[in-house]
Amino acid sequence: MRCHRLALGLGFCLLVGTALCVLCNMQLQYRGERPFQPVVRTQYPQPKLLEQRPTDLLTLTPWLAPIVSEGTFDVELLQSIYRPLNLTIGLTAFAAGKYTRFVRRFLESAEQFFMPSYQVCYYIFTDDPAAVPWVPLGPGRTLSIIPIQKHPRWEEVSMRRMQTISQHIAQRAHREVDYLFCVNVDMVFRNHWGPETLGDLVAAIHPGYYAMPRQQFPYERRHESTAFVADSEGDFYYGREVFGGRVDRVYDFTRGCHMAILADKANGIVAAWQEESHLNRRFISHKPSKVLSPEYLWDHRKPQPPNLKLIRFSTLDKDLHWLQS
Ligand code: 5GW
Ligand code: MN
Repeated sequence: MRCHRLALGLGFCLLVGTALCVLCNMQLQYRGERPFQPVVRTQYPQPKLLEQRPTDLLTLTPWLAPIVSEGTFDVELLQSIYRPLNLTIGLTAFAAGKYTRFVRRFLESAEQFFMPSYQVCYYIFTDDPAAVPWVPLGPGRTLSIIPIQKHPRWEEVSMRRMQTISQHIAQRAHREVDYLFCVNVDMVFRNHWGPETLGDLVAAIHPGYYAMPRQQFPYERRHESTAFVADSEGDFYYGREVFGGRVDRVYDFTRGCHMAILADKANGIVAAWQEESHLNRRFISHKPSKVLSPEYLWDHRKPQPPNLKLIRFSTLDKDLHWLQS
């Protein structure tokens, strides 16, 4: 009898346990965060605790976020972990006025290198939808052209980019994508950009300042701005050209930046490097969970330094491009 009751109790516990697990999983799935599935790939080099990693760059921030660069990850292994999750990745870019002429190169290079074999939604914000070219896309990849208001002054549009992205997430993208990257359009993908870049909140180190002391970062230094950063603050100087993460986190991030920009506007102040100043201010108090090395945000005019093994995404020679088109 005692035994029987014990068995019944155990059974009940198991049942409740299973139900809880199922609920947890449902909750995870509901939030867009799919539970990890077993790793299918078993053949890859053993991680060696006692040996230096094959990279010259720092691999971990002081808050334990990985800094992604060539040599820190196994492409095939990550592929086998992330492919079964069936994720959809969004990519936003603004192409207003003359910048529509960058769209073709941008999309063609993304088709070649950006999250190949994943479902990808491109969102191109433009004030001239007719000027956005049709580019053939691979299976599972879609392009949406999202009209924005025409403005004689780009600065007006530019300062609204954070707002535009956050509104787009709230209205639409939150239903369509798991992760979202927001990038500049006058750039091209030149090498693989894969699931190693996925994280809750992702920032990219600016190619112009990665070797500088923080006091020399071009942060907003005036106390009157909400983007103010003291000399003693700051981790890396991040570029506005690339940021991203889980779509709900990108929503919080862009909304936070937009609110700070509005507060400045109400006080008649524009931060030193506009949204970039606000982005950098916010990343100090809301640390990115993953940091991309300058491989993921490079300036083509700079020679490739020996400690960068490859360039994955970099600016286009604008003048050359103007001439050609
Ligand atoms: C940018 C500067 C001066 C005048 C116009 C623009 C502009 C930028 C524009 O007319 N249309 C446009 O779509 N943009 C978007 O803003 C592009 O996505 C571009 O990649 C991004 C940033 O502008 P950039 O590339 O001139 O500035 P950086 O310093 O961020 O590279
Ligand atoms: Mn640019």
